[in-house]
Amino acid sequence: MKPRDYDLDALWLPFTANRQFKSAPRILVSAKDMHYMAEDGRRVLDGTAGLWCVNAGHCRTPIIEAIQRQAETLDYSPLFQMGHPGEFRAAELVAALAPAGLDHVFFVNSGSEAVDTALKIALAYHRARGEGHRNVLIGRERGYHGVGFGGMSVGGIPANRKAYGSTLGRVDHLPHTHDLEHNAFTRGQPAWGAHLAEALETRIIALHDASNIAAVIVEPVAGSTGVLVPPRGYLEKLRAICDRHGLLLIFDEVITGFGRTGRAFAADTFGVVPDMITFAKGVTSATVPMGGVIVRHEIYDTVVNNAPPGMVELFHGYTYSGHPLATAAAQATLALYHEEKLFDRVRENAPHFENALHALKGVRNVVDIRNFGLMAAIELDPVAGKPGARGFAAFLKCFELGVLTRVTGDIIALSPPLIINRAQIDELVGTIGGVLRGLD
Ligand code: PXG
Repeated sequence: MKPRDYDLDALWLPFTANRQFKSAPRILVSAKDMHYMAEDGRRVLDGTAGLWCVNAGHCRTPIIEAIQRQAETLDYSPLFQMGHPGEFRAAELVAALAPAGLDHVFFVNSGSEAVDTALKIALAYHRARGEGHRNVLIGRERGYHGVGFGGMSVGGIPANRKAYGSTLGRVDHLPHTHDLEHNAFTRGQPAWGAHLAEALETRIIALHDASNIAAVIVEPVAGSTGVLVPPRGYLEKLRAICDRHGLLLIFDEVITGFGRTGRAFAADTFGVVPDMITFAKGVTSATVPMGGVIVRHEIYDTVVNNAPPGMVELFHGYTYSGHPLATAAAQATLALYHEEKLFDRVRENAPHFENALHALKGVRNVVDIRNFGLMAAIELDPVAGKPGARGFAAFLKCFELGVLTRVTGDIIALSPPLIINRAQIDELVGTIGGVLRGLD
């Protein structure tokens, strides 16, 4: 290995144990298709599509070329009161993939911004309808909606909230749906748990009154907290309760969007259409940061048509909303998904992925395996008194053996690029199995 020509000290790494990392850094220097190259020259199979985002695989030529062409043609244009062709084209392509009725797209630069934008649109929508008192936002325990103040507040991860006392006040949370006693080792959607959606009506609406609630936001499949697949009928119940009480339903599809569940959006896969979809990650296969919100036309019309003519209707946006490099990357990425039929490929490979994973049932310390589309989790029994230690040991060992996984506590999460083939699925799962068999 060549000596490093940079120092590790100046950087504060995100969501990382900085001192531990800097004492034994894991550095990736290049990537192609399904693999990373580590600085010591090892090829590493990407079992997580980076951070659930490199859906088309790494360094794909058509995306690279589109970004290069765009950088040479129009590097940046002001995006407020101005436009460039790429942002309209990209919006049209994203809207065409969305469920019918969701047809307007607001661009941002990340999932966190997408979530905060959707929550603000929900508030602006109710205000434009003359119901500005609807300003309570409902999330779910174990939900992850990024790290902005809005997303953190509706999110349900204690560690992400506890240091920041000033989370939004007017929020509440549904119970999560994870239950090993009823649902361990379920393939696909669990049969048990739809009734947990009823808490929206019997507890949350009963407490706050529907007239004060703006919106409910959930991940159709919770990703970050370990692939929590919605019980059969759960999302349908949420939809029905929101309809009965005039609440907007937001699906946070930052992870599930762009093929992860076998269709463009999980809304299609589960047949439940929300009022807004937040997306990021896969829209550009993570080549250029980008996110956005897709909204129903009634929401766009209400906010836009209720403002005085000539006035800005939504006082919101980012310097880089619809950045030319991002919209070029999005167009090329969406074209690649289409040409290579990558969403169909997920449905074709999901049964093989499922069978390979569930063959690990019975391996020591494995207390659950769950999966949907090309997302899966293997939950381990924690070492007594050391939560997360076994999961992290598994992650390190897998990396050493040339397989990248992601751990959250003692849960190993998998979300490979959609281009993965069956031999690579076997290698991914086989390596994890071997590591788990060898771990204390
Ligand atoms: N919503 C959801 C559902 C997400 O998964 C965000 C919002 C925020 O996106 P940004 O682009 O602001 O990070 C996310 C992000 C992990 C992991 O390993 C998950 C995410 C990000 C980093 C790591 O679980 N999800």
